[in-house]
Amino acid sequence: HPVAYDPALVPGSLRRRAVRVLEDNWTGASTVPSRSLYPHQWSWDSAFIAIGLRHLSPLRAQTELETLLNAQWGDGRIPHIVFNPSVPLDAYFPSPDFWRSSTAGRTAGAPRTVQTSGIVQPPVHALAAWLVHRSDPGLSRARGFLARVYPRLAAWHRYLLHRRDLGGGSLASVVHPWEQGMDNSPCWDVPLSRVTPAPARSFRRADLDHGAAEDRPTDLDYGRYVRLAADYRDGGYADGPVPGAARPASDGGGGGSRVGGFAVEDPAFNALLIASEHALADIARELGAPGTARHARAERLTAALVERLWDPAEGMFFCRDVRGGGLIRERSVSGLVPLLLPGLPRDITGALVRTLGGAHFGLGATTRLVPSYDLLGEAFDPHRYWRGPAWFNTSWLLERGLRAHGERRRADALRRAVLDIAGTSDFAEYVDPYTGEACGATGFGWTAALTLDLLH
Ligand code: 9WN
Repeated sequence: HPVAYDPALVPGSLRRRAVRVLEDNWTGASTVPSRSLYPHQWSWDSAFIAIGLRHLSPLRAQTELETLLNAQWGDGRIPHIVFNPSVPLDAYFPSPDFWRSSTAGRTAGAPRTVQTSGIVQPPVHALAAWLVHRSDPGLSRARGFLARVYPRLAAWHRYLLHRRDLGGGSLASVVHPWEQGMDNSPCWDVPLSRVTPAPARSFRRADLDHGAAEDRPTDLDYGRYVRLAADYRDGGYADGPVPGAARPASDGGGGGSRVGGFAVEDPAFNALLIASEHALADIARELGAPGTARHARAERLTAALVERLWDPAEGMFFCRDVRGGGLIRERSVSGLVPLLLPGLPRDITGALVRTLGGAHFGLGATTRLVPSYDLLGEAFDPHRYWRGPAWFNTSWLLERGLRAHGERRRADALRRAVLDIAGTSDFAEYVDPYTGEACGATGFGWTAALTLDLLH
């Protein structure tokens, strides 16, 4: 038999190439997702990047997370972008002059010395901090790494669990599609349809200087992203309950709300919060405090996730439209990510594994990596960003989930596919889920970092 060239079988060279991407994207204190499209620090990117960096330099991995946490706001939120002041304003939109964090975010406690956005991204950070610690516990203890990050991570979770419980059911809501991280997912089409777009002439899309228009969100999407972010900013980045949603008893159930037009409970965002709450429990224990209360809270949140977002008939989780009141029945990879959680009942993990390999996601049958959206959905497009292409972070999360639940054969196959396609696509931002063809940027930070992680 002729032996096909398989980059995953040549770990040395794939590793070297991944390391090279991380070197090129390192700025001295953190790592950019992409030199061209995303020249600043992004929140969930940095968490995934730290998970890979720990194999290369545990010190750099710690620094990556600490740089991000240094930009934390007084109310506990970790901003989704920390701007690099030496990058020209027009290199990325929306730039610091749009967010105006240090003035508009003053009441919410935005830092004075560093410019950030005012929205958040999925809370992968405590999980990343714990994995980084474990890669070199000696260095971590010597630097007091966990002792320094623990209170900040705890404040971050407090922010999400209290200020962002907009639906009154214990889960965190996102108030902007950029917060969930899958910007133009078809899940947002209905809740976004209620938002009046900002006029296209009122902003300039820097992303189109670097990315193909047909691989990116549309101008109409951007108009709505801009409107939501500007309204949130103009309200001082204050969070409040959603009119008409069930209120926590402590809130008195009435009025006084200051909310924008978008509030969604998302399964991946909340599953990552729960996984990170488990990690925070482990961190507390390492620091000499009992982690039991946090583990118990993570279990309660898992129950809330199942109660509010699980659909047994469809075998997956859905988003909940907090303003519209119901589940959004669009099949997104987000609805499979809870497979990551250790405490899920067996019938649910079994159903998730079947859905992953079934006609809607096709893993191991028609697709090579996990598509971001339903192959059979009306909105499916294999190249348009989060409306079909496969992304490496979600495949990494599902690989972990499969392995955690004893699905070793499926996990091994997904791991091999991630390594193969990361190599052949030159560490693409996202790929066609059928062919593995590269889309978006190449030399993408988390693709290289998660490749390194899977090589170890
Ligand atoms: C907006 C940086 C980020 C990722 C997101 C991805 C994309 C930004 C954009 O890039 O979003 O935050 O400008 O499109 O959707 O998941 O964190 O890599």
